[in-house]
Amino acid sequence: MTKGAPPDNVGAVMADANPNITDEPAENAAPGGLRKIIHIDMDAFFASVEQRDDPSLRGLPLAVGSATGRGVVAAASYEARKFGVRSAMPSQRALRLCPDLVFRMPRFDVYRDISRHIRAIFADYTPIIEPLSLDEAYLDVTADMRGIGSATRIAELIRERIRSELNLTASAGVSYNKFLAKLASDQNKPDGLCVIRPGEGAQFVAGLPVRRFHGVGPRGAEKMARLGIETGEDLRARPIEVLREHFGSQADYLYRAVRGIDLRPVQAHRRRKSLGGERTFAHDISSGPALRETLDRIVDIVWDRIESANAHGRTVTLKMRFADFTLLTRARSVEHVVESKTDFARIGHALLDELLPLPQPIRLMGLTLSSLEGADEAPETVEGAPAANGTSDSRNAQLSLF
Ligand code: DCP
Ligand code: MG
Repeated sequence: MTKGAPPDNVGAVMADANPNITDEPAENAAPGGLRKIIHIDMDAFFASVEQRDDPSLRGLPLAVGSATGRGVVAAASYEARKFGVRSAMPSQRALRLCPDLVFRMPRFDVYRDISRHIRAIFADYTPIIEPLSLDEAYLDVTADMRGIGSATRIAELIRERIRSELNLTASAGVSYNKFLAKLASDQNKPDGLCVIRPGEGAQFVAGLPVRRFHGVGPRGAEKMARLGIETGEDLRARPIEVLREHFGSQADYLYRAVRGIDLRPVQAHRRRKSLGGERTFAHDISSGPALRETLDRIVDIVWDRIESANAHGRTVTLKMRFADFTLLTRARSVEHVVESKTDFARIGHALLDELLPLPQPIRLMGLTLSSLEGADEAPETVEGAPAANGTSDSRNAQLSLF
C-alpha cells in the first residue's frame, strides 16, 4: 500500500467517478424496496456481566482480563472508560490511567450462554441473523414476520427483553443497511437506540470520524489521517481512483459506505474457516527472544478469540512477513483438535523455532487456527471490510417501517 503524500486534489469535491452509483436511498434497495436492518450490540459486555453477577463491582471501574504481566483488558466497564481504559489495552497501562481499576478474569462459558440467549431472542423476530461476535449481530427484519409494524419497535422489544430476561443492556441501531445500522448502534451507547432513516445516511456519515467506520481499523485510520482524511466528508471528497490506489479491495466498499450505500445482505449461518490474528511492528525484529515474546502476545489475543467463538481447529499456521515484504507461512496439523492455549502456543513456538535464525528481520507476525469445526459464525475481519455484493435495481423505497 502506498503511504505517499496526499494527492493534489485534497479537499476538492470530485464528481462521482462511477455513474452506476448515484446516491442513497434507492441504491440500498433490495428487490421490493429498502431493507430494514437492526444492529444490536451489548454494552460493555464482559464487564456488565461481571457487574451483574457480583453486586460489589457495580459502580466501580472494572476491567475483565488479567492484571499481571502482559495481560490485556478484554472489556472495560463504562466507569473505567472515563479514565481512558479500553478493550485491548495492556493492563499495566490501564492501571496507570486508573489506579483503582478492579480486575476480574473472563468467564467465557457464562458469556457464551448469554450469547445463545440473545440469539434466541433475535430468532423470535427474524431468521436472518448474522452474528459478528458473542455480543453483536445484524438482523434483517424487512419481512416483519410478527407484524409488529416498525423496525424501531422491534429493536425496542429486543432491548426490553434483553433487560428483563438477562438483566443486561444492549444498544441498537436501526437503518436501511448494515453499515449505517452498525454506526447507529454505537451512537447512543450505552443503553441507547438510534434510527437513521432513509435519506439521512450520507449526511450522518459525513460528520463522523473515519475510525468509527466498520472495516477501518486503527491502522487504516492512521493511513487516512496521513492522507488528510479525518471524516466521512473528507473521504467522500476523494475520487474512486484515489481510494483504489490507497485502499485496494476496500475502496469500493468505502466509496459506497461514505455515501450511505451498502449493498451487503445480512448473511445468516456463515461459518468461519479460520481464526487468527497478526501484528505489524513499529520496528522490524529478528532476535529469538523478541520473536518468542511477540508470539506469546499473539497467542494470548488469538486464543481469547478462539475461546469466544467456541472454535475447535486442527491446523496452526504461523505467518511472517520479512522486511522486504516477502511472506513466509508454516503450518502444522494435529490429529484431533488443538485442545488448550498451551498446545496452541507450543505448536506456534515449534513452527517458529524451526525457522530460526531468520534470514532477515520481520515486520509482521501472525498465528491462525484453521480446519475448524463447530465455530460460531464468522464475523467480518476487523481491518478488512468485506466486499459489497448483492444488486440493487429497485427504486420502490418502502419507508413506512422506520
Ligand atoms: N473483547 C475482547 N477483546 C477486544 C474487544 C472485545 O475480548 N479487543 C470482548 C470483550 C467485550 C466483548 O468482546 O466485552 C464485546 O466487544 P465490544 O467491542 O462490543 O465491546 P463491549 O461490549 O465491551 O463495549 P461496548 O459497550 O462499546 O459495545
Ligand atoms: Mg458490545
